[in-house]
Amino acid sequence: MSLDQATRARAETLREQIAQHNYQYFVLDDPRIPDSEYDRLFRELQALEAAHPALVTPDSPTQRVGGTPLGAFDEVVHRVPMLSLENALTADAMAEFDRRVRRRLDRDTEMTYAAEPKLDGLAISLRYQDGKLLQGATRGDGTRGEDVTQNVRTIAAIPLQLRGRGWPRLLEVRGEVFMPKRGFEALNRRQREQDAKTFANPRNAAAGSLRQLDPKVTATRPLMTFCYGLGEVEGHPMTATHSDNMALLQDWGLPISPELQVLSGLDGCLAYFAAMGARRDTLPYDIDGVVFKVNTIADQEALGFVSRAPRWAIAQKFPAQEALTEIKAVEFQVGRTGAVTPVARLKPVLVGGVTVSNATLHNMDEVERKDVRVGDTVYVRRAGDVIPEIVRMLPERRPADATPVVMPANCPVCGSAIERIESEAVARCSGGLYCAAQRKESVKHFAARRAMDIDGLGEKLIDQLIDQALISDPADLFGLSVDALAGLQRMAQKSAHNLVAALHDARRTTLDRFLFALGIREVGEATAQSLARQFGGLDAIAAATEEALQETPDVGPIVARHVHTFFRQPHNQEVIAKLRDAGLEWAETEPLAAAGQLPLSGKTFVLTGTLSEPRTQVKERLQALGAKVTGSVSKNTAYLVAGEEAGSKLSKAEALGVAVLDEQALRELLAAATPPTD
Ligand code: 9MJ
Repeated sequence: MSLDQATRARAETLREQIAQHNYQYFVLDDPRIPDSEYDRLFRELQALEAAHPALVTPDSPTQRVGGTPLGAFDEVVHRVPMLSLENALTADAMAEFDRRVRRRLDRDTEMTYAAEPKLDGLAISLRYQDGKLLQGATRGDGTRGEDVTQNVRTIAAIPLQLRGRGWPRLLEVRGEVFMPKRGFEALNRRQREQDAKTFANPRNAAAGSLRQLDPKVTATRPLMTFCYGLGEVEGHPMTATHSDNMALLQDWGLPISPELQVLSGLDGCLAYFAAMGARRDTLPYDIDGVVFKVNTIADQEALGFVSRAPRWAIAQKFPAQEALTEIKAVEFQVGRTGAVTPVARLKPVLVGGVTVSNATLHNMDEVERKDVRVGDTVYVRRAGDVIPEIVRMLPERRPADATPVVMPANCPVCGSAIERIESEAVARCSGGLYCAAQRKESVKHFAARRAMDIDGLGEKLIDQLIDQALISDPADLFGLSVDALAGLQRMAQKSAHNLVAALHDARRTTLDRFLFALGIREVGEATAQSLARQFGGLDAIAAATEEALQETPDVGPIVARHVHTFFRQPHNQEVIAKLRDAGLEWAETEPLAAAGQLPLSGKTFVLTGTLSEPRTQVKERLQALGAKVTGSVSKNTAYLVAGEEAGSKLSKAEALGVAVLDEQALRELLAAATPPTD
């Protein structure tokens, strides 16, 4: 074999391997090699093609991003129209669909349906001629769409060349281009960092990305595709059922929904719909319902279609997660740290099956941005467990007497002045623990499961205890008697006993839980653990300067200031003393910081080259173990961590005799230095 033939063969092998790994990854969702290995194959092929341009083929994986930005998209006429789907909003409407199908087919047995989640993206047509991707087009109005071939080619999940054999000479597949949730979040994060426009939802992001005139931009967008149907097919028959056709497409390397199932009758459809609804939030992409299709192609043909929609398919939609309602009033709620939040009281409305009568307006900046007033008609949205929120108002429905939302000058609970720091969006009640709302919230936080975990001390009970002045701070809880508790609403003698016992047991705790329970601003569980580990004891934390606090991993200047300030407030000192008098106790340990005992204390690291994870992440991990991370190599540097393509810092380290770690060596060093978690 001449060198040329060997090179040609190598390029061919690389292309096949890359195509195979793409198939494993995107179609079978079963990657066989790590990304780094895939990148290596890809780079080898790129290098070969760069050295021998004659080796480049149009369907080479290196040729996905090609061409120059377009001025506009060409028009594409769909010879087989791209249909839309009829919607069913209820189980009754589904039953009606099933009845209609069977009546038309004169069938009294159960129908077989193919089901898959309804993706919320953009419909696309992909034309393959002799197995090669020839054209990608948007749906447009169903008859005329836009030629987005250059962009479609950049979507890694879409094969440029079909696998195997036996494909029709002309094969047009239909599918949905969408953006998975994680990719969407990463894209918006990137857009924000670059001060570019963010997208309201994954659907808009997918549409915006596919309709870019410059394919280089599309190539940076995390788009995915599932194929769900056929358009024009010539030269070879497909199979007798939708599900077998989809299996064929998958064999040919086209991605289809991993959720595709064949079901029996209406009951099968309704069960699938319920199961998909329950799994909806855990899927890696947004769906807005389920699509059911009559599975037998001959039946589909017999049913035909009406105007734009097939009679053999239906989309059962999940109930809307957004609904229209009216703002009856806006009230202001005071949180544990005094933050004053505007909350809209709504005319109750069903949102995704749950009655919503309150929604948060977050802060006054949001109120102004959304321009909402009392009396406005607004969209409310509910998602998962989060508090419902107002999405936007409908200006055309604003009544003449709508009243603006005004932040009160004084706390609605304690009357203290409300302050707003210029640089913060949040306004706060200045009453501190004088404010009953703040006291209630701080006791609730103290008693919560992740803090002191006091069984049987619920929110309603805490409200009563504060309102009736039986307690005024968390320490008073430990002085409550069974008699005092038994006098409260919904409190029997037995539960009063149990609560007193639970309070007694809660006195034995750990330093990190106790610190978290104190409710210091910006001190969450992780920070509390860090502080506990760093200082070992409460008195050391209370006495620490802001600088000393900042030595703690995870603690920056803002957190350090909050901690420092907290321990200097006389009423906080009093409450802590009372808690100790009440018998609260925890084990204290040797301070790590004072003894310079963090495993990497006193060691300076420099990071250079390309690492497989973000540099800030590596840096934080090192700092958490006490290391210092600086930007330039000197004789004081303990280690240089060198990723790929490390440059001048590596030469300098070598010249100075500084130890150099590759990523593997760093991983080993980190593993050895990381204290076991308890
Ligand atoms: C979506 N959007 O997921 C169809 N679709 O079938 C699925 N859309 C469809 N099928 C015929 N899975 C017309 C549209």
